[in-house]
Amino acid sequence: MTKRLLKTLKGEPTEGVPFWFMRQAGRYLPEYRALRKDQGSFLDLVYSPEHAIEVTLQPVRRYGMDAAILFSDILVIPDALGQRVSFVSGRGPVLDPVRDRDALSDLSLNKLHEKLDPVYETVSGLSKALGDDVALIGFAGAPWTVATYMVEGEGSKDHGAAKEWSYRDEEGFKALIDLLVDATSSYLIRQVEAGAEVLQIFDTWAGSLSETGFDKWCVAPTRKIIDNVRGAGVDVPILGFPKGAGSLYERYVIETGVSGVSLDTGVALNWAASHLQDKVIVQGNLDPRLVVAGGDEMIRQATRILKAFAGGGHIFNLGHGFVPETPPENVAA
Ligand code: 1CP
Repeated sequence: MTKRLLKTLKGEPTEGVPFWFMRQAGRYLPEYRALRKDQGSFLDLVYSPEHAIEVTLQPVRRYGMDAAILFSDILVIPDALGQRVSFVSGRGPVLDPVRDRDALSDLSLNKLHEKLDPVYETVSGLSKALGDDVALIGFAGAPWTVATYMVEGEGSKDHGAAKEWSYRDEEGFKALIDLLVDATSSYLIRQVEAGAEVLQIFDTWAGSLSETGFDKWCVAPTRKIIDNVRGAGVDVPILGFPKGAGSLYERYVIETGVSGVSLDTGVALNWAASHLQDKVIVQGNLDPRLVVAGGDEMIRQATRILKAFAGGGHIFNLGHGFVPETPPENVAA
């Protein structure tokens, strides 16, 4: 096997450290903006296998990453469950909010795979298009993070509506999380059947949970998804990204069963090397804003990360995704 990323995830030595970047496809690339301009809505792009394949390959062609990440979005799950989802330019995602237990009756798993079929077609096309060196990463949002958008109806700073529901009617909120666990598990299994070689579960808003909430809404659902995926005989590596988890990163690694963990920019390198990298592969964690600034400081910090994690399994990445104003030449550097 020649794919460095897969070797690292198996604990095998590689020449050089494998790398890819969160949001490596997207608005900082002129070739993405050009293609995006000619398409209809963002979701039309996601559900067009031909264009989603092209957008996935753009950064890999330009920079030669060790992995391609499927071009899609975490909000295809609420869309496929029957919630109305759109992406409004300049504003981000907008959904008809689901605020209580009664509203759950509008959601259903019945058409999940029918709706997501174009995504599986994209994965399968990519799996044929990628060469011998580049691994294919499939992904989904974690239930808590997807639920914050479903309940708020848009991106929010403190995820207040989702939290309030979870405190006011824990059982009702758990029914939403359980539905997301089921949908996400079978979505990830299908991605692997279509050719995904690694999976990543994005829990971007894990950091807004209390310790108790973290156990209930981040760790437990993630562990259930991983159990379901493993139960279906899927043995590909699974990366988890509980962004903002702080000291709870360690509990996440011990209790969820992830094969690797993606570190946000705030995680202390030496702590992660001694408390996380002794258990799983670590991935991260260059500040995406450093790639906007570029220059010597970017190189110094990237070197510091490489040194800190030189003693074990490491995939070089960012602490969160590239922002649209990132100069493509800084990515090349
Ligand atoms: O008009 C456009 O081009 C829309 C911009 C865009 C892009 C390029 C959105 C809207 N999503 C994406 C692609 C995307 N989203 C990928 C593709 C693969 C890659 O990384 O290259 C992935 C993995 C995601 C996942 C995603 N979407 C997350 C989790 C990871 C993260 O970055 O935190 C989240 C939270 C979303 C929600 C989302 N999608 C888009 C927007 C504007 C938002 C809201 C973000 C927010 O609330 O701040």
